[in-house]
Amino acid sequence: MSDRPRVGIVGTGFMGGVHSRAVTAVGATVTAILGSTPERSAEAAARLPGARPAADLADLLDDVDVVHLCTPNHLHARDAEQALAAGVPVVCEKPLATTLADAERLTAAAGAAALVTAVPFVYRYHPLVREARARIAADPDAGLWLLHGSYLQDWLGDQAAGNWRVDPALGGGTRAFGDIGVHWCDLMEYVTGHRITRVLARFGRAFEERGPQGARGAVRTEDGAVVSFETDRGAIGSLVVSQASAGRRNRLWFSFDGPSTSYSFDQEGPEQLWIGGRTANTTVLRDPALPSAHAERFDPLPAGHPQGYRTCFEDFAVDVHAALAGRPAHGLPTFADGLRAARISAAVTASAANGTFTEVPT
Ligand code: SOE
Repeated sequence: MSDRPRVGIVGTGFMGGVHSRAVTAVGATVTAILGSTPERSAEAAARLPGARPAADLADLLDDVDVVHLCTPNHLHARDAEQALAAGVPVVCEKPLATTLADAERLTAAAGAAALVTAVPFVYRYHPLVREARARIAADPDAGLWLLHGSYLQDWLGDQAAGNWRVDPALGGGTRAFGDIGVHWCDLMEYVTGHRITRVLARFGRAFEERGPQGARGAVRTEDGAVVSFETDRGAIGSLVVSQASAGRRNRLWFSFDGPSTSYSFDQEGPEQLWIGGRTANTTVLRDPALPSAHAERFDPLPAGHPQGYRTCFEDFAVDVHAALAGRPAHGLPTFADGLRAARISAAVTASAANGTFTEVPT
């Protein structure tokens, strides 16, 4: 398949726009786009040279090399299944599905069809995340025993704010953890190589009701979560997740600590990696000269020219296109990683309900 695939985009909201921009920036063409109404499909297609509005998913799938699903969570399984059955590789926004059973079925179907799949756990593509991973892998004596951090946002800090994610029928049974806690867990497992084996979780809410004054409804999903966990290498950890923490816009932060070296990264300041030592601390600055920067694969900006979220998506798209062309794509998160996230989400949700440690199948 060419390195300039024909891309179909399903979903015309924020993420549909992010995906369209990323694939276009790295040489692909969005040839078809499907929104929730014909008007939205037409409006989005008009903004994308070479794109046509699709009548439905079958029509979109007819002439694309890969489809990106950027729709509300409850539609992912249905549309991914149809695309796989049509022999079309799938990039599906997280969560892969709103139930573990659907995630398992989709992953099996993708394997049976031998199709390229991906789930945009894009924070893996911050160069200094890769640098942390490379340094930890090169330091077998790192002895990481404490893995902790948080992922805090405040876009749901307004009680009047609504969003389809709040409704479990559309977003799934877990909202804050299922939406962003999974990013943190994916990143921790990707960077450290540890696997979470069991979790103890508590869910919490900033508001018991949401919506405009006089038309509020009961909230049945969590605004935040506190999760303790253990790993297969004997580490312990904690994660705090929130979508109603004032002042935190998209602050994914981790610290992976050993007795002689600790590694800390803040997604809102991705140009530096903090490395703690017993006699001195080091701040590593993003630089294409770093061996972990994969400069030969990606097109990094020089040091001092900050890269960010969009570049992560572009480099993710580079790897999707490499995989479509049959070339290696180290670190590309696939449906198997989406299934991993679904397993962790299911255990966290069960633990939050029953108040006990809950196993996570590795
Ligand atoms: C909303 O919480 C959101 O857009 C998530 O859905 C994304 O996965 C995350 O990267 C940013 O915040």
